[in-house]
Parts: sequence; structure tokens; C-alpha cells
Amino acid sequence: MSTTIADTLFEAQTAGRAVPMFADLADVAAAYAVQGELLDRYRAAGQRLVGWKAGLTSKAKMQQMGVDEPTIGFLTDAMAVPEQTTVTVADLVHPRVECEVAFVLGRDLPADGCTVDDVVAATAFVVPAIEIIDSRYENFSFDLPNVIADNSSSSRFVLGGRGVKLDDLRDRTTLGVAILRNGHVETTGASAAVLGDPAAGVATVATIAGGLGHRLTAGQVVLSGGITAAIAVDPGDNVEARFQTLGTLGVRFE
Ligand code: OOG
Ligand code: MG
Repeated sequence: MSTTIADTLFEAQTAGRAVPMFADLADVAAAYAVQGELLDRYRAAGQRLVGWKAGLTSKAKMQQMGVDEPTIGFLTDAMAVPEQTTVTVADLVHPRVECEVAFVLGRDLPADGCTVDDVVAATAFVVPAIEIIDSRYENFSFDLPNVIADNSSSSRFVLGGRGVKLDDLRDRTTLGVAILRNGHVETTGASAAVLGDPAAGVATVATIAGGLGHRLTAGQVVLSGGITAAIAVDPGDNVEARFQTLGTLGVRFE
């Protein structure tokens, strides 16, 4: 049964096509089994696992999507988009952008009981990120098992150029961010919106991944979770994320 769901979602993700939600997805465990099969399919297609992401770790995101439990998704090399390049909207269903603090690991994280202190000790540096999410479900609407099966709406991600060591941040929980679309501020927030501390988003990813038999390893990137609600984008849009201290990055849509 789950093979059929993974096949359908892999096709929907790679073709940028919407599908109805799966009514027969029993629970979160079944949903992560589908996500695991999806990862196998991406690897079989020649893509490399480069990291992980947290989903639904902020109140703004939980309220926007009507789901109140954190999730994880995987990131592959083909999902990475260089800064200031153009994303083709026609390849996607209905993309939205989020701003996130991305952690780049210098050491492996514990797969069991990962704490914020473990994350801080293992982080090489953080960079500002824009995540482009794209639910494969009609109307961007889903329940918890369905969003997990759909790899937590992962689609593309953009990392900003300059890495900053956590030690060089005065306070990683009060980093201000603003998302601009075509020069207008669409939303603003602070990094504490993610579970009180974006490092807690990373610890959550490590713990959920650990329960699934995956370990977060040195060199991987972890998106700690959208700080604000996600912003829908249209062809022609120019998106810029301005992060206090971490800097600014942008991406265009056509
Ligand atoms: C699920 C993915 C959420 C985040 O940062 O909260 C996510 C969704 O909202 O479609 O990436
Ligand atoms: Mg996100």
C-alpha cells in the first residue's frame, strides 16, 4: 500500500503536479515509512542526501496549516538553489517561501535524546536560508500523516553566502527577520518563534530522525523551521529575506 503512495508522491513531486490526499495513510509511522521510500527513490534517481529540515516548529506555521506537531523532511543536492537565481514556477504546484536559520553541522549529532547543547556543540556555523515549500496536495491543505508522507512539503532551498559561528551571535533566539516580496515587507519575525530557539528545531529533527534510524552527520545542513507564516509566490516575484546579523539573500520566480 505505502509503495503505491510513494510512487504517486514521487511522480507528483518531480512533475510538480497536485494529487488528492491519501485517506488510507494510517498514522505518523506509516507516513514516515512513505517518506523513507521517497528518499530511496531520489537516491535511485542519482540525488544525494545533503541534510534535513524541521517542519511546523513555529506557532505561525502551525496556525497557518492547522497542524500542531513538528515534522521532518529530507533535503537532497538537487533541491539546493543558488542565491539570486530563478526558480521556474511551472515546475512546482503552488510554491510558498519561508525564512529559516540553517545550521551546518561540523560534527555528528546524537541520534537519541539530542539536546540544544548537543546542537550548539556540533554546529560549525549558521547561514540565512529561504525555504521554498510546495505541498503536492490540492489547495495546499493536508493533515499530519499526509504532510509527512509528502516530505513535509520540501521542494527547494536557498542558502545565504556567509556563515556565522554561533559564538559570534549575541543571542541566537532574537534574530529578527523580514521577508520582502517585490520590495514590500510581507511578514516579520524573530528566531525565537521556532520552539523558543532555532537550535531546538535542529534537536527535534535529530530526535525524530534518530527514531527512524537516521543520524544527522557532519557536513549536513539542517533547516530549523519557518519563523513566520509562509508567503505564496507568483511568476515574476522577487523575494528577499533580510536577517539581522546573518545578512540578506534573494531568489526570483518566473
Ligand atoms: C509543511 C512544511 C513546513 C516549516 O518550516 O514549518 C515547513 C508546510 O507548511 O507545508 O517547512
Ligand atoms: Mg520550512
